[in-house]
Amino acid sequence: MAANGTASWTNVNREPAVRRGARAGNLLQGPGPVLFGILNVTSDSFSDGGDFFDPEAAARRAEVLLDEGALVVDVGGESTRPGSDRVPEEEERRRVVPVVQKFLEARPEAFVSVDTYRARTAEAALDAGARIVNDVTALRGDPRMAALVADAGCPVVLMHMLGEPKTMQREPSYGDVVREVRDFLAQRADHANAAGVDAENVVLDPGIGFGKTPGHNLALLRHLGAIVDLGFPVLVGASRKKFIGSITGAEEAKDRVFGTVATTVLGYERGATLFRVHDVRANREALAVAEAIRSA
Ligand code: HH2
Repeated sequence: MAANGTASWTNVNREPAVRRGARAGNLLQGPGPVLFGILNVTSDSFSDGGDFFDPEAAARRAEVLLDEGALVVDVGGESTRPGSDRVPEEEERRRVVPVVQKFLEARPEAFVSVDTYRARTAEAALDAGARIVNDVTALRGDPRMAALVADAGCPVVLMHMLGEPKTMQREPSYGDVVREVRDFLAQRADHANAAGVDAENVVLDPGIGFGKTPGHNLALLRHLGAIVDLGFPVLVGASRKKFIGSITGAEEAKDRVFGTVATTVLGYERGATLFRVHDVRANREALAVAEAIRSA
């Protein structure tokens, strides 16, 4: 049930990080489904860039995501859309930390994940009360990240990406995309484990849109079971992405909600339990119906 967002723990922010992290790990282990509401505190994100750049507006948006049924709010301070430029580390922290603080002051029971590949940003966000690290580089972006998440005892999302955001959409190519992404994720889970991250804190993500053609994205969604079979919770981040527009004709990211819902429902059917989305209510309602059908 997690879809209605009713985490019942109070005063979690006064507990040590390790215990907080372990609880978030239990949450992500399921049964789910769990929605991660997307909050980009950026000027250039492909869908909501500039909308929530002001910390007050961002914290209010986080509350809306929660009220619509997100169990986790995923806060990021750097866009990773194709062609995006990196943001200096200090600027990323300056964007993310006040939003995490403000949001958790208003909603201390909420789960925040921080979308960063930088250990210092992750650490500052964890200190401010975040409980999950979402690393699109799967611990390859910063040599200190693995030790940080191991020490914090917090869940970490390990995502597949071919290349880097600046250039990843320039003719990405695979022999067998499903096998290669699955093998990569298995290897990154092993790496995390060897660095001291508990298996129960590992979440895997095929990285929809990160160095993939529309065909690659569709193959990964269709054969998501190959990744689910690795035995870790799987997160799908297809929300409003371009390949959806390439099918439906929706040029504007905000017009890709219905297509996104299809990825969520079919992803859930194939065993994914975590969904990172902009449009929480639409995805929550679709999942509620999918769950009801499943258990009928
Ligand atoms: N996608 C984006 C960012 N972070 N994290 C995970 N785990 N999985 C994803 O698929 C994923 C992610 C890109 O989407 P968005 O945040 O909406 O845009 P931008 O990177 O332009 O801020």
